[in-house]
Amino acid sequence: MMKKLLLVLFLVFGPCSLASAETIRLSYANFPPANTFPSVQMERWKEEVELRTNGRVKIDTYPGGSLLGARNMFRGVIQGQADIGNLSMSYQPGVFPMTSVLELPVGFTSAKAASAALWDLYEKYQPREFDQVKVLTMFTSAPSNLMTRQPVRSLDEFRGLEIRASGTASRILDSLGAVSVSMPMPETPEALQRGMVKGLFSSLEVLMDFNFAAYTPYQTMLNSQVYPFAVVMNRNKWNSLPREVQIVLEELGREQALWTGEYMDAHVDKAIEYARENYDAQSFELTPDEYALIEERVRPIIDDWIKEAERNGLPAREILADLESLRDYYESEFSSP
Ligand code: DTR
Repeated sequence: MMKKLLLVLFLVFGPCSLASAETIRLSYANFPPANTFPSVQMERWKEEVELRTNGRVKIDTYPGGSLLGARNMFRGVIQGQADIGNLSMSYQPGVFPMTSVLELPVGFTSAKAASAALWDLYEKYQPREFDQVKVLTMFTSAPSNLMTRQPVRSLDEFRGLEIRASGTASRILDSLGAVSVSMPMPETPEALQRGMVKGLFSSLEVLMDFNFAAYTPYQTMLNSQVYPFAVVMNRNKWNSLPREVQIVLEELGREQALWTGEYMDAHVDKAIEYARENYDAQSFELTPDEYALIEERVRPIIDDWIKEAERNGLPAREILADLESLRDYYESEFSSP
């Protein structure tokens, strides 16, 4: 009798509990190659998630645009072609009126400080621009500098040069007299090789990760804006996850932002070394007057962001003021002793 009861119980409840403990597989799309920082952070996140859910969640990663590319990442995740995707806000100007504040040249010196500030701002304002997805983490690149085929030792030498960037970074280049050519990072190697552009404006780790040092052995230090990124998940997929799994992913959000920023900053230093050792790379500073002039020239870009954000119903001045105080706070918190 007892045995029969147990059998009935197993048949009724057994399959259910087994089903709920089934492995959950999630696809994670990324646009740049596996060795670049957005994909390195993806692998670290995968490892942590698999570990912290005791293998219950398995992440299948797709770097290098093998599932979704730079231009269709956001749409692809919203539509469910990938469960998770990493996107760069600067590749879709106008789509992210709030978090694009991180693209402004406000003087961050590290990716770790900028990533922490971005995450805090996102949490505070919960902007509508991400309503269609679940945001898992955010981070930024390190500050952008100029990498060129020929030496650029002054703003004069910069005039008329075709330089690759994207989003607000392109506007910064134009305001300084260069000719910006906008395209996502994965399209840049070909543009450089074919001579369509004479250089690029980005964080310097790409000297090593894309071996751009071979084409652009000259760097001009501008320590300008950073590029913000978001890792987003399809809403329905998120809603289908057990609460315990959601908690693990939510707890990783800020930690992953800081991890990525720290990795990025250290990687930039390595890349500068690499470029010097292998390509005799040379870097230049401008004069204090020229740096002051740059600040003056980029000011209208900040004013335009305020206008555009206000048009989108955002408390733009408050967001910018918060960004500046977060910058001051995290820059000193993370500065090396
Ligand atoms: N500078 C931005 C972001 C960026 C920096 N390093 C990488 C590597 C791979 C992809 C994007 C980025 C950009 O130029 O897109």
